[in-house]
Amino acid sequence: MTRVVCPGSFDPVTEGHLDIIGRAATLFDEVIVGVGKNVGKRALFTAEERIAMIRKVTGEYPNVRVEAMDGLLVDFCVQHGARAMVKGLRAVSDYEYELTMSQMNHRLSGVETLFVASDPEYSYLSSSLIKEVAALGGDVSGLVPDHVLAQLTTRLAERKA
Ligand code: COD
Repeated sequence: MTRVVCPGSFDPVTEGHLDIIGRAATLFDEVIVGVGKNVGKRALFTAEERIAMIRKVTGEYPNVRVEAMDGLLVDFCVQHGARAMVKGLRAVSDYEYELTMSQMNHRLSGVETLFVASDPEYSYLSSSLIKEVAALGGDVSGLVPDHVLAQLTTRLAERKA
């Protein structure tokens, strides 16, 4: 049984994330989506909200489960019996950032990082850009699942009020 972790902050989950999770689900026996905190980013949604959003859209994959992740990502991988994590790569900028993290993670634990090249259709997509465009009234439909778009619209309106 090959089990991998797909980690991220997923604030909120985008079609780019879902493409990577879906592709990992076809390659490995089991995929655990680890929903964590990026200390460099202030989250718009709580961990529980992000987990619920991802569970709703990954229900079609029987081998995908979604779990909260606290502390070090490598500890989460070891605790869940995953010897590797799968991450998406959009551009050289992602590579530079991800390379150092993968080296540190390997040094800490021996857990490997496997990179999947993003679908060109989604390579410009990030949760931060989605939030910025949506907050300024831009149309992000089709870039996040419909129920995520609805929650995003509501949360941004609450923040404005
Ligand atoms: N197409 C393909 N892949 C994508 C796309 C896209 N459009 N958008 C994002 N991705 C990939 C990213 O490259 C990343 O691999 C993954 O999806 C998650 O992205 P985000 O933005 O949701 O998540 P991040 O980068 O904010 O998450 C960072 C973690 C939570 C994984 C990180 O902060 C972490 O490991 N935290 C735990 C603490 C820890 O262990 N720190 C030490 C690290 S060495």
